[in-house]
Amino acid sequence: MKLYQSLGPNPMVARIFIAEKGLKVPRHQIDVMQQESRGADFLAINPAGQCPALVLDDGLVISETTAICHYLEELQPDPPLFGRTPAERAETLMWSRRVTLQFTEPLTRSFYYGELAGMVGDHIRVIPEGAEGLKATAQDGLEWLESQLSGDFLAGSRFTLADIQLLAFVNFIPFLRPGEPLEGLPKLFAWRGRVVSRPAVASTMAEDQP
Ligand SMILES: N[C@@H](CCC(=O)N[C@@H](CS)C(=O)NCC(=O)O)C(=O)O
Repeated sequence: MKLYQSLGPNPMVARIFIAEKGLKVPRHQIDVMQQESRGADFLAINPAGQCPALVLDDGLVISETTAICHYLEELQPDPPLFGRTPAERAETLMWSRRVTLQFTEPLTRSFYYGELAGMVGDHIRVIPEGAEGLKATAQDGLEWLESQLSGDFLAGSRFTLADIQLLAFVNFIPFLRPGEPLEGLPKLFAWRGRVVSRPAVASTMAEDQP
């Protein structure tokens, strides 16, 4: 297997997931800011032109972070980061989807339309007037997640893919916008402390760029 990775929160999700599983996967760095991800060589690997992409030994390419993590969970079920039972796995996917729809998608779009406008190529239509509204929508999403957090992690006592996704995107915000992203969100603030104290998370975050 080989993981094509880059700057950004989605590859960070894959790397944390791999570290939590105790897997060792060789990596190849793609420079998205130099638009290497839009070059013919990388488009031949992932026509979506984005990272991460996982190339299996038989040549099959899996992109989309959740699909990569799903594959790795099947390969290495322990520790479970989706879940051990059908109900746990569905609950994890529910939280993952909520994190994506309510927070990471509007946040990412707000960056592409704002701070990153014109910096990653013309494959993403930039709608500058949408940036502020999407930023506010992402903030609304964070506040909703704060209101829903009732255990140590999003899925209660279980640390899951949903926590990894939320952490990777929360941690990426300060690279593009000054300030504490969890200001005024005490439950999420404490949640982040629990997540970053996990050895696999801490070592992955320390090793290179977000
Ligand atoms: N839907 C994809 C999104 C991947 C994505 O947006 N990756 C970013 C890095 S975080 C990227 O490659 N951006 C460069 C570009 O879009 O050109 C996933 O879930 O993996």
